Amino acid sequence: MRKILIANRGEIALRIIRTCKELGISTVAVYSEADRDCLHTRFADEAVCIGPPAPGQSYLKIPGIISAAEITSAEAIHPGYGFLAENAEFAEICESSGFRFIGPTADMIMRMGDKIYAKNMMRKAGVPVIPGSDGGVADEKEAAGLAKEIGYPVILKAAAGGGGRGMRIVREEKEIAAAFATASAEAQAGFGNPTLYMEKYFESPRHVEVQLIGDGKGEVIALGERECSIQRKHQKLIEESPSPAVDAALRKRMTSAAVKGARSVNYRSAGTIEFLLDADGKFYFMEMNTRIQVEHPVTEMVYGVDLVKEQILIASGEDFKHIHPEIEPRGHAIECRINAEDPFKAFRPSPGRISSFHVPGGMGVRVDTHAYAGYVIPPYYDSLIAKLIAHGHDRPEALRRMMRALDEFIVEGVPTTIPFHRQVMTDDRFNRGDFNTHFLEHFKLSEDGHEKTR
Ligand code: MV4
Repeated sequence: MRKILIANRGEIALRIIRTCKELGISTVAVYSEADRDCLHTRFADEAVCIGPPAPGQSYLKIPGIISAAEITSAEAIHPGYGFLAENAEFAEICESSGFRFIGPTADMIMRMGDKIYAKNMMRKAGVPVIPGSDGGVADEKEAAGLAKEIGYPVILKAAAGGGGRGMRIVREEKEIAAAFATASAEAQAGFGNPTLYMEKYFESPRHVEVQLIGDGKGEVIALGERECSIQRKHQKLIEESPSPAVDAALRKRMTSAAVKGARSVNYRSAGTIEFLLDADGKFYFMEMNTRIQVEHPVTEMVYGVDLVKEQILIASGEDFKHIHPEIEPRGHAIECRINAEDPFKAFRPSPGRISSFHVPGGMGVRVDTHAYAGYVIPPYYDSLIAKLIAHGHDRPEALRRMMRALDEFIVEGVPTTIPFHRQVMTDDRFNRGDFNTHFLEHFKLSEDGHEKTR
């Protein structure tokens, strides 16, 4: 592979450019008019402006990206995460235009994007799936009948959804008709598909996901799991690997199940299988993500594997004989997402100019960021400005190192989530690893924060 176009922006565009440089591959950045001064635009060997700031007119506009690949003679296109990363049509157009899509096949993106189909495939492969409807739920009458069988509470989810959008928890029969109607309407409005499926609702699960890489020739390797339960409104804020809830025996069962599932669909590239993990150690397939994820660095730190490099090698037709199939975790890594959001004002986005910026460093610290002093955070895109990752021999060391790194991190000019992370790092339950997906609903951010925590 000689030249890759990166169809993305921000920290992930830089992340991909870094690996390309290490592999001796030339890079093409695409950028919107709002991103002229972005580092991905500067660090790539070539850069092509693809339109106005609005994502729909630039980073989501397929013809412009394909044209940029054509005029620069790129060989492949890496979509990063978000934007077009899980757009099967984009993957298809890349390939039919003569560019390798760095990711799974368009067909795989389409199949795993149908959450009902994905669950059925996994069930057939022998992976435990969340109990619920076998397929779509046709109407409120069928919903009521099914819910009675499954037992309340149940959850209605959009077949074309994912990541928490278009869901409704239903606690009793009298709510089911209204829940069905609104969820279905939301699914139609949000995804252009009103189809819903139903599951038993688990009250206080953990969200644990297994990192996979497949060569598309039947070989799939798991790189352990990530604990992703610390989220707010379906936005993850802190991720770690290993999960404090997963011991070696459970890891073996989870990764084996995930590998079995991914092998059964002959998965290619990096992917993730999301599990719900309940309090008694039972886990259930929820959905599969067919992209490199924001939180991939915690896995890289613990397993010593460059996941973007693996994606590129696999896209070039290589296999991964260099990774031991029974690879073991080394130590513990945790990631804090530093967003331009004000945690004291309901995490309201805070675009604007960063007046001063100092990143932490030292032993076991990694910072993936596109920000710099003087950078103006545009209001058009997501608010992630840096990922701070700390690695240690064990969880306590990783958490102390994270706290130390948060103390060193200086961002002035815009409020960020740094003070929030500092408070979580000192939380008792968080330190004990005793939490689930509801952690942030109960977490009280202290307002009387002295200068240090602001
Ligand atoms: C669930 C669940 C409980 N039971 N499914 C959220 C993200 C998406 N991937 C699926 N999600 C969930 N699915 C069943 N059967 C709990 C979640 C969930 C969640 C749900 C409501 C509000 C916040 C949540 C945070 C994490 C996970």
